Amino acid sequence: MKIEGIELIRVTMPLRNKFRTSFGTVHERDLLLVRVVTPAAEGWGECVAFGAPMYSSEYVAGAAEVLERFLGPRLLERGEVRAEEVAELLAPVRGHRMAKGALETAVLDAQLRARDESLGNYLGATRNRVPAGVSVGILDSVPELLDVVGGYLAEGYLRIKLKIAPGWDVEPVRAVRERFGDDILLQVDANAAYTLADARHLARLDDFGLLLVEQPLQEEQLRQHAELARLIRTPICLDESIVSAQGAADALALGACQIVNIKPGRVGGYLEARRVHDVCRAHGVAVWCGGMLETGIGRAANVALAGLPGFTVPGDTSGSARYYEHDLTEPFVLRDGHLDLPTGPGIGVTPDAAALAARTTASTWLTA
Ligand code: OSB
Ligand code: MG
Repeated sequence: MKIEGIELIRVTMPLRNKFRTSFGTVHERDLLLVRVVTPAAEGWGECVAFGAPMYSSEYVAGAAEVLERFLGPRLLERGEVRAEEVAELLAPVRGHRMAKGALETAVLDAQLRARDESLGNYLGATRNRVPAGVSVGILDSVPELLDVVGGYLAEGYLRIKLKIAPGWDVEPVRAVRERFGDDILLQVDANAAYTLADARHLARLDDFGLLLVEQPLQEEQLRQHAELARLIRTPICLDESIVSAQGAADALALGACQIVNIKPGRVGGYLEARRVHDVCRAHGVAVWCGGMLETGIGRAANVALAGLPGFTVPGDTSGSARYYEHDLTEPFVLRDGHLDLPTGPGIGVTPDAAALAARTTASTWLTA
């Protein structure tokens, strides 16, 4: 495919409710869309980096800069490129997986649209809908938390994830179990807020039958996660630590986790995400699809990925209304606790021009 131009679109999306985690509070989603133009079709990718480098080292202005100065020009200089060649072409630029992933996704979307194939079909999805979970931020009080969780259960969400941090962990989990019973699928996410010295405290979560505890320790602490796994009974799931299929294989070999959250942006795109899925599946390790408060553009592609056979537990793929009053695309709506895989070509959705224009703060056009 000939890449004629690349547009980098900065967008600010107000969140319906602020989202608080152990690393900070997000009030609005500051994000970057990549639009790739080819003679046959155009393609879209959503960069998952946040406005500030708090979840990971990448952040949206940095992603825009590296795309404009290094990644975009490499692709445009090459001229003809297939999506399957993008990662290798960009490999001399170190790191910046979220920026690379958005660009690769836009190229892949254009390529699939040009031949009228859906992303789910291309990736090997074996289902046409996926069960939806929801991630619940840290709130000011337990009664407020119970209201919010009750609301999501009433909407049909099939799994609840509570964000935890020191001072907001055992008590909220206990309260949710007491109110909603032992049958709801419940898990927690620490976003790296603890240390191995907290092992005894984290073991108190073992009483509550949680599906998993996500990323209790820091990103680089694979060995410590393996150590922690010997000290608690709740299965450990890694998020931040898993940045490649090779890294996932290492984590599994070390015993650092028993389950893996796959976020395509974090690992550099959907092709690497599928390789993480394949490595885990070969080891008999379940995976689920994480989220980064995506708009419909990123969500569409995540839902397609979540249709692969190794995604055996509900992910953080929630309906549009969980995040935004007005999404950039047709909203994703829960049906019976599930989201349908898009069936159209490529990622299957495009931004509504008026909605996008209303939320765009800047755009840059790159050509060869
Ligand atoms: O750690 O999974 C995470 C959101 C932003 C950054 C990190 C995380 C999250 C979530 C929400 O938990 C996932 C979503 O609903 O998109
Ligand atoms: Mg997480």
